[in-house]
Amino acid sequence: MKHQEIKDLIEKIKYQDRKAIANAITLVESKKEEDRKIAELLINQLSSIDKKSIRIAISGPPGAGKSTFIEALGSEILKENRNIAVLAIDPTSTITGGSILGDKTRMEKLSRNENVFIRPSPSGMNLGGVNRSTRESMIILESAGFDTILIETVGVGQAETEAFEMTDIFLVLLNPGAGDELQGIKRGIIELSDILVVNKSDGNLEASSRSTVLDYKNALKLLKPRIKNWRVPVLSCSALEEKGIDLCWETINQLIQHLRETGQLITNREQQKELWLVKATKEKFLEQIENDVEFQNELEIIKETLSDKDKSVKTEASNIIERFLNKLRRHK
Ligand SMILES: Nc1nc2c(ncn2[C@@H]2O[C@H](COP(=O)(O)OP(=O)(O)O)[C@@H](O)[C@H]2O)c(=O)[nH]1
Ligand SMILES: [Mg+2]
Repeated sequence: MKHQEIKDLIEKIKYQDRKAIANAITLVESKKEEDRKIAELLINQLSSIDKKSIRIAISGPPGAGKSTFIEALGSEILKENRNIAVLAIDPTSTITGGSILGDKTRMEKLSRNENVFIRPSPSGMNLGGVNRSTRESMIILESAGFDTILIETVGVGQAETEAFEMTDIFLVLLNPGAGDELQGIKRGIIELSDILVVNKSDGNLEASSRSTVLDYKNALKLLKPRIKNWRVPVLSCSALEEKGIDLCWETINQLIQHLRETGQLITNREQQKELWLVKATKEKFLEQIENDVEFQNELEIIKETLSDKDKSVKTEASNIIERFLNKLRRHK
């Protein structure tokens, strides 16, 4: 791709040309070295564009109703003349297959709206790759004028931290019935939350939902909110019946206002950028190693002779790195 073509692509992105946006996202998701170079040029030029977006993570265990919630919340957000982009980081989707399809059908109304752009995470990508490409996709979408970025992410393992590190607000959606969740794996995700929502507050789950709200309120008393002067609210809603969604959106707005007024929106993003620099540096270094044929050959030889040697793996690793660095110095 030539410089002029990149320029054209950027112009099209700014005019919210959907095909151009999709192409640009495919580019940042690509693992090919040549695509990576173009993607870097593209992102560098887009990053300088002024943005007034908000970034919200919608996290929670599989089946809590995140996609259904985004569909309902989306209708609420669209009343305010906003443009929504939905990105999904779902490591389970690669395992269960059909889940991406499920998400799209659960966001049927949204996916048909011209002010909405939905992008499921690419299957088969490792989490690190998803992290980088999600962040870069976000930059593309914000440059295209999408001012509300929703990131759907499963509250398991690394995915939640990844989403946490690239959003302004971390909303956690949970099922009614807190009991075991409070002790187990869900505890970590509750600690991260800025807004907690108990979903499925409908039908015969309504009573259970009410007591779950109280349980979480109690549990949260012991935790320190990450946002200064903000007490984490616990809300309930029914995404399916679209009940309580307006209050969720109102609460999100209150938090945005709070973040803006106290300057935390900017400081938080600056911290995230610093974190990102560290990650990008590591990733770049790894890329260099992986693309170095000589280095890879050497690694293969060492692998074969490893069992003969009396050395520890760590010593061997240090030696390999040392030789790689020496080679770089020689080439300077
Ligand atoms: N009763 C009830 N079911 C819901 C609600 N929201 C979602 N569900 C159901 O929960 C299941 C999982 O929903 P989904 O949005 O795909 O969850 P996700 O995995 O968190 O994205 C689906 O069968 C939904 O219909 C709700 O508010 N009430
Ligand atoms: Mg989903």
